[in-house]
Amino acid sequence: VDGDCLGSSFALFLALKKAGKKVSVVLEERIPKTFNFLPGEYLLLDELSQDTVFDIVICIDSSDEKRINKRLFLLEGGKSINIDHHISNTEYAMYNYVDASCSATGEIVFDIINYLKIPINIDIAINLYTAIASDTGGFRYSNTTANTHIVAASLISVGINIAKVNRIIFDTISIFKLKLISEAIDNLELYENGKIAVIALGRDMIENAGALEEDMDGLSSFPRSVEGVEVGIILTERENGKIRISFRSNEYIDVAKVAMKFGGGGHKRAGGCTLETDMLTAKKEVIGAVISEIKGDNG
Ligand SMILES: [Mn+2]
Repeated sequence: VDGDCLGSSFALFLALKKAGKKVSVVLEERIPKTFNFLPGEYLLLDELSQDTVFDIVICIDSSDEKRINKRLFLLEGGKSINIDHHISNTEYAMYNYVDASCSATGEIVFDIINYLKIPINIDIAINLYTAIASDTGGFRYSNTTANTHIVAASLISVGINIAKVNRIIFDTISIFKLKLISEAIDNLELYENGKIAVIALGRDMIENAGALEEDMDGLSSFPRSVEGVEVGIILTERENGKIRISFRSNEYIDVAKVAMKFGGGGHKRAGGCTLETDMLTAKKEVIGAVISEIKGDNG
């Protein structure tokens, strides 16, 4: 769960509730502390009674069925709708609204709420702004378009405190995450004449820092910010023993393509996958894949 999937889900939840619908946001895990400020409510899948049947199930910001994970059975009960902006979306629902030209699913949800003529109040605006600011890295990534700014302007005009929202999303970290960043910097390695930067964080390092799973989000942009680096890779060993890998690129490597080789997905400049192997093997395999992608692109 990230700012876009939560902000977009809560925005649509609040809008549909205003329109008189009975709506629930169903998540599999508690939301990261960072996003506790978002106006909205959710249920955990475990809290939902087994025989719950929804008339309509809307999947937000989920590129494929793996992301919906244990909630997949909910799609069988009624009509299913998939609203997303990932280029790798597999169009798994009955109705699929996928627009990869949008920076965030929040941009699509903004259009839908306007189409439904539901007024955007402060609470909805905070959620949509968070969705878009999160996925664009504060309107800095290449997915940011003129329309992204037009949507943001419209949300700001509702009266949200953008300095506060941005401080919470981008400029507030736990001391445990800061310690993890220090570990990450100590472990940074460069490959291919400095075009690839890799950070591998094993369980021991993560536990030494006292970091939570959620503290690993947002580390991904570190390696690619090193001068001369095209692709940044972070590998983190999760509590379940699986290796989560996130890729970020700067200018020319399509990391969604690389991630898809390992059963993952994403966008051209940000992708990810999960491998069920040990850290060393995972590291070797993903670096190899990125190297061949770099060689392929440069002849
Ligand atoms: Mn997104």
